[in-house]
This record gives sequence, structure tokens and C-alpha cells, in this order.
Amino acid sequence: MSIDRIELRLVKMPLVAPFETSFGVEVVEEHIIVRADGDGITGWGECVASEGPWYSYETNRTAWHILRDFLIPLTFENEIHSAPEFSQLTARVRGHNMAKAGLESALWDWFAKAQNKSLAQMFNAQQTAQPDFILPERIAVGVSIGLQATPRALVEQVRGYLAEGYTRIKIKIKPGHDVALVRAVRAEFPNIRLQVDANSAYRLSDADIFRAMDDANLLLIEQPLSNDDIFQHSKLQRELKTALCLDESIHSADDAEAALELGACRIINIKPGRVSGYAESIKLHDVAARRGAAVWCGGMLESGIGRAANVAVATLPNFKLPGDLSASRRYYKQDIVEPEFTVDAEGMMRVPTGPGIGVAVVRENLDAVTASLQVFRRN
Ligand code: OSB
Ligand code: MG
Repeated sequence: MSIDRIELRLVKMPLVAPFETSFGVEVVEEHIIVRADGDGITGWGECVASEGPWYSYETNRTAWHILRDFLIPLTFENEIHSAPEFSQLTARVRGHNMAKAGLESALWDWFAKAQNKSLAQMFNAQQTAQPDFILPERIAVGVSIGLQATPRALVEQVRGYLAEGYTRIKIKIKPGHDVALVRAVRAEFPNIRLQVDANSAYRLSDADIFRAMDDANLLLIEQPLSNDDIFQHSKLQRELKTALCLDESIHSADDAEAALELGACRIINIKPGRVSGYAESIKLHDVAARRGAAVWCGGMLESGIGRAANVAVATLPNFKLPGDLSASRRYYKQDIVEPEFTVDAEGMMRVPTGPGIGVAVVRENLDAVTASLQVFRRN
């Protein structure tokens, strides 16, 4: 059993609407789709790096370089028997977590298909938090709303997503666009599950801004301070009743352990791409469960390929809060998988039950968004 062909595709997918955060605006989402073939089985994965180094230092070009020159050769030179083994093998490559996760996710799909198991089954078999956990058929999901031109426009966006069924709303904030947005949404919707995400836009000296939203009954405040910081977050968390949640600062299960031990947050956003993949995500999940801290699944505006794996990991028992896992059509006019991901009237998303990612890649749709392609073979 082995993989003898790997294909990388740079894809450019136009978003249905620009997505604005404190670090910039995304109009066309660029990701790398990874295809792994061997023994008649095809595995699909997605690398969630972006065009520019704004959310993290990785870009699609750095990821392509690390995949082509290091991760793909390592995969061909070694006999790999499972996706967690790939994760161990590539630990000697420092950083470049999104590049690693892109290939690792294709391997998870490949091994799951080889064993005729769904990714949700594969991931749950690895977690040790609750050994007898029974897989849910559906999971509660939320939506992340980018910065809007006016508070009114934001309130109308929230209204629209609530009408579609979403039961948890996340809004982006940045300096000058924060407390007033929270107040505007809360005035209109006093009881919804609401959280904010600053994407590292503030300093500890801005603590008053967070104190001003401390009575807004937010589920959490996501990544208020700098992108690699744990220490300053621990100081801010001591000043607030509202739970802090770290995103950008957490690159591994060890980081999560340090952040929780130091009181830098009470909740962690798990993005598989940010932590090098699903094996590490499961470790992080278990560390947080042991410490009684909830986790939830973040998103990077994935296509259906990355979304499928994220939905599967979000079935693990300690994913206690709805994730940034929205319907395909919230992001793209046309997804590259079938069936597309949808959200029902109760704000729930179905977990695919077929082998691997459990959705089919639509070749015409994938070809239509492919900007470049390179094939690598085991020799
Ligand atoms: O910080 O969670 C974030 C998108 C791109 C980069 C960073 C973030 C996000 C989101 C969108 O909030 C989540 C999603 O719906 O995929
Ligand atoms: Mg975030």
C-alpha cells in the first residue's frame, strides 16, 4: 500500500462577497489542493495558506516550496502507514504548518478510503478524551461575518444569517470598529450566541476596549493581542470576565497546554492548518479536554475539500462550541465538491458518512478554478 503520485493545484476561488478582517480584505481565495494517488485510491487535501503573509507568515508560494522540496520527497522516500506517521516524520521540518496540513489531510483521506472509513470515524478512533464517544450525525455550526461598511449593514448581515438557521454569530472587529459594533448587534439581538474576533489588532494598553464589551454576554473574545503572544493575553484574561480564545497564537498542542496553564485563554480555536494538521488537532483537543477547556473548529474559508475534514474533526467530543463551518454557498457560488455543505433550519450541518472526506470532488469545477498544476511521482 503506497502513494506514488502527488498533484498540487493552486486554485483561485472568487468569494460571493469580499471578506474583510483587521488584517485585510479577501476577494478571491487562493488555496492549494493536494491530490495523493496510489493503489487505485485518491486522497484529497487542502492547504489553507493565502496569497500574502497576513494571517500567518505562510503564503501559497512558501507552502508550494516546502511541499515540493521537502514534504513530498519525504513522503516518497519513506514507507508511511498512517497519517499520524506522516505528522511525526515531518516534525523535523520547522514550522510551515499549513504546508504540512495540506499534504497530511490528503493522506488522511487516502488512508480512510483504503480502510473504508469516514474521516469522522478515523479522527474519533485517535482521540482519547472520551473513548466510548458516539459520533453525532450533525453538528451545530456558526458563521463568521467580516467587517461591514456600517453597523447597520452588519446588523442586517446578522439578521440574514440568523434567518438561514445559524445559531452562533462571530463578528470581526478592529480598532475604531469594535464596541459600537457589539452594542449595535446586541441592541437588536439581545440573546443570540455572539463572539468577536480581533485577529491580533490590539495591544494590552487597549484593555479598556475589552472592558467595555465585558458586559455584552459574549461567548468569547478571539485573539485580541499579537499573533504569537501568550504572556500579554494572560494579563488581559485576568482583567476580564469574558473568556479569551486564542487562534493565531496556538501552533501546537504544546502551545495550547502553555496557554491554558498560564491562563492566557479559556477556550481554543482549532484550525487544523494552523497546527500542522489533523493528528496535531486531535492531540490539542485531548490536551484541552484534560484541562476542562472547550475547543471549537476555526475556518480559513475552505473549499468543500478542507471543509469536509474540518466538519469531521469537529465531531470530537470536546468541540463544545459551534465552529466557523458555514454552508458552501456562504463562501462560494459553486463549490468543488458534491454534495455541497448546507446548514439546516436548526443551524446544523450533516457530517459526511462515506469513506474519507465523504464528498465527491467535481472535476470540471476543480479544473475551472485551477491556476497552476504540478505532478510529482515516486521514482
Ligand atoms: O481569524 O478565524 C479567523 C478567515 C480567514 C482567516 C482568519 C479567520 C477567518 C475567519 C473565517 O474568521 C472563518 C470561516 O468561515 O472559514
Ligand atoms: Mg480568528
